[in-house]
Amino acid sequence: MAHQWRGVIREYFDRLPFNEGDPIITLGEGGTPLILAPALAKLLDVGQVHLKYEGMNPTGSFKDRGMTTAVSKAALHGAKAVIAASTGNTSAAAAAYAVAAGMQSVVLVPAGKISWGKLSQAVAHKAQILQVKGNFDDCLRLARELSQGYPVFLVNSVNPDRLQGQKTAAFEVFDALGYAPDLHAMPLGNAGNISAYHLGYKEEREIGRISQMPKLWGIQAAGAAPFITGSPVLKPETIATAIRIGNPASWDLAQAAKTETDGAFGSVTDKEILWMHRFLSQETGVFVEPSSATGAAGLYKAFLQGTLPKVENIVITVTGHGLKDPDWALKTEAGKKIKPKKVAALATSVAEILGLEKNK
Ligand code: AN7
Repeated sequence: MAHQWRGVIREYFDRLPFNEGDPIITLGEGGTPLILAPALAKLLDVGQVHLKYEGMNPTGSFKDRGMTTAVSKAALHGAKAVIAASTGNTSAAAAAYAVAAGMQSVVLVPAGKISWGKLSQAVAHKAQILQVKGNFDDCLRLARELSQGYPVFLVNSVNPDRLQGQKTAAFEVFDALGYAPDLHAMPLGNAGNISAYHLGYKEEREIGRISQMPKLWGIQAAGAAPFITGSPVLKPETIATAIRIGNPASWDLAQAAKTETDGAFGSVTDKEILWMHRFLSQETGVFVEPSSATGAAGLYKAFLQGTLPKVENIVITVTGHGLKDPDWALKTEAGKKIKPKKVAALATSVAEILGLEKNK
C-alpha cells in the first residue's frame, strides 16, 4: 500500500519538541513536491534548479507547516481561541487549523490589502475577521498586545512553535535530493520562513546529514524592502500583498541566516515579480501567487547583474498557490484583461479560430 503522508509532526516527530500523547492538530501538511525546473536552470545558467512547491499544502501555502505545530501547542495549553495578524496566508491557515482543533480563530488583516482567495478561506473556516485600518505591521502589534492581555493564543511566527514546524521544509529538501543545494532562495516578508530554513539546515548539519549550509537568499519586493534599506519601511507598497511588510518581526534571525550561510538579500520591482510569475506559469508549469515569484525573480536579477554566484544546484521555495490571487494571471503584461474568445459549438468554427487545417 502506498504510504500516506501523516503531516509534519508525525513524519518528523523525533526532530520536533513534542511528546508522546500530546495533541496533534494536522491537515496532512508538508510532503510537498520538489519539482525539477530545467527552464529556470537554463535561464539562470546553472546545473539544476528545483522548485519547492509549497502551494501544495492543505490551505495552499507554507504557513500550514508552522500552523500544525503552533495550534497543536495551543491545544496542549488548553487554548480556546487563536489570534493572528496576517497579509492573508497565515489567516487562512490559522482559520483552518483552528477548525480542526475545535477552537475559534481571530484574524487581523490590513483593510483592503489581502487577496480575495485568502479572505474567502478565512471566511469559509469561520474566522472572526477584522480589517484593521493600517498595514500588517499594525495588525501584528495589535495581535501581540491582545495575546498578552486577553485569552487568545498568538500563532504568528513570533511564536517559536511556528518556526519549529516550518523548519521541516529544509528536512524535506534533503530527503528528496540526498544532498543540500548550494543556494536556496525564497521570498522574504516577516522573515519567519528564512529563519526556519536556517534552523532546519543547521540541524541537518548537526546530525551530519549535510556538511555545508546552502547560501540562503531572501528576496523582498522593492516597495517593502527593509532588509535592503536597512531600517523599517513605514509605508510598504507592492502588488505582492503577501509580503507587503515594513517591519519584519524576525529581523535578527534573518540577518543571522544570511550572514552565517554567506547568503544575500535582494529586492525586485513589481514588474520583475510579475514577469517571473508569468515565466513560472508558462515555462515551468508551476502556478504561484505573485509574491511567491520573488525568490526566482531575485535570482534572475542577480544573474543579469552578474552577481549570482557560480553554483551547481539551486532550490527556490515558491511559497503560495496561484489560485490564492488569480487575478494577475488574467492580465496581459500591459495590464489588459484577458478574455478567452467565444465560439459556436462547431468543430469547424473552433478549427478556424485555431488556424488548423483539416487532416488530408
Ligand atoms: C506566499 O500570511 O506574513 O518572510 O501574514 O504569504 O516568513 O513572512 C505571509 C508571508 C512569502 C513571506 N510568501 O514569508 C502572512 C504572511 C507568501 C507569504 C511570505 C508570505 P515570511
